[in-house]
Amino acid sequence: MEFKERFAQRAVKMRSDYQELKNVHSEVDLGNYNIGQVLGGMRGMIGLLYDTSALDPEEGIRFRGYSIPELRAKLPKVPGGTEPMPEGIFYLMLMDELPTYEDADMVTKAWRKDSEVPQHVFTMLDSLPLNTHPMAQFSMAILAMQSDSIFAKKYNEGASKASLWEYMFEDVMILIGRLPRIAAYIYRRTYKNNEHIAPKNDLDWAGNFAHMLGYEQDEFKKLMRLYLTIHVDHEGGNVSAHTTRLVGSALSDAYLSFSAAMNGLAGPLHGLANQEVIRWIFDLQKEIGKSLPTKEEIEKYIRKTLAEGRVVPGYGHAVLRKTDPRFTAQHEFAMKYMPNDEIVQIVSMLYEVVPGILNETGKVKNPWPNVDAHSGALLVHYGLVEYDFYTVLFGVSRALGVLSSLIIDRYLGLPLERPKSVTTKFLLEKVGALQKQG
Ligand code: HAX
Repeated sequence: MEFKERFAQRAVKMRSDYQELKNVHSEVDLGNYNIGQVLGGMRGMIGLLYDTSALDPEEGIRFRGYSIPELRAKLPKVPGGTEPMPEGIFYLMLMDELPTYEDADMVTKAWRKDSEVPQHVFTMLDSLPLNTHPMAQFSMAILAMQSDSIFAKKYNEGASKASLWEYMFEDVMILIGRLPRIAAYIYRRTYKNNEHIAPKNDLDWAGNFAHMLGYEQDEFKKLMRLYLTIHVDHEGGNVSAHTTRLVGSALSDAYLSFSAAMNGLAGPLHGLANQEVIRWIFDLQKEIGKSLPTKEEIEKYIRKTLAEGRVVPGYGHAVLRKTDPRFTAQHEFAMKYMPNDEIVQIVSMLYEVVPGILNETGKVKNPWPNVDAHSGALLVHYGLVEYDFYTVLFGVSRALGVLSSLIIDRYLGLPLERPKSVTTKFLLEKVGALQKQG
């Protein structure tokens, strides 16, 4: 393609300028930050107000001040249950107050109220080829419901800025209530012969989701409650949270904002890493021709992955500098319910081997496992082996974090997001001027 070749020739200079700035001048101060931060994905720049969760590189995640172990102990559980209800963490993020069981149950009922998915969404999904990635189906289904947006309707009718949060609140509750049905529909049309399971209205949100997916074991329902609680969010700068905030700041409604966020979650450096981890482990088993590799075989496989210029999925983080507490929560679940599972054993062996090898590269800032390193092993154990679907589960949970925050954004009337960008020429001139000075 002539045009593409012309671009490739022209772009060589753009890349060499970029690399010079990044490698030689990254420490050049531009005010409160340096060139390295401008070129490096804005790491460490404080630029967002985000109250529902916070991330400390060493200490981990806190939701309104509570760590994950604290939340596992303190959030309400279904009667006789052992894991927190996702309804509870939604309440906490929105209200900045620990809920009682009655509060969580109120959320369950509110989400159930308008949870019937319009028929046109199913018709649209049914028209898609079966090989459409489940995340693409999920994003399209969310967007297809935009016709129901109360926020968009009220805005068109001239609603005041101060009243917009109310319609955002209503849209968010309806959207979250419908997500499990949509996700389960995608799962069953894609992998289970298009045979669907009707919702059960006496179950909690996560329990009903497990039921509609076709997994009735009590343990799987427990797993879903834990899974959908711990994946909700971790501060505002991650791709899916930031996308929701950014798109919403243009006063786009919850459907437009959340669908956009799901397109970001579907990237392999973000949420899609959960499917990549299991695919990578299955490939390892295939390559060595047995289900349980030795540590030496694992080590060789990791080195091969790195030599091929690929990342080790499930390891590393843009902010955290320690083992992800969400990994630890899932590991504790695994040790309680399936300590002898072979994939769980592989995950444990990887935990022993990967960090040392990533440290040897000398460039990976965090060699420890993230949330995605463990989730697939738990799902495979219960028979949910269709790993292309895993990021949809993540997305259903992520809705709770990013959409509770979106309600708050509109309540506060946060402005349109519009960071300043600069050109390479601007940066090179800055460097040149500084060099002249001395
Ligand atoms: N395997 C191999 N190389 C890795 C690595 C890994 N797991 N993690 C980081 N690196 C590399 C980076 O690619 C980068 O290399 P280059 O300089 O050659 O580009 C270098 O180490 C420095 O990266 P970093 O500063 O440590 O990490 P970043 O903030 O740039 O990236 C990522 C963070 C999570 C994207 C990264 O660690 C990664 O790619 N991990 C594997 C994919 C993954 O598990 N993603 C899920 C993250 C959690 C999440 O969002 N879940 O939804």
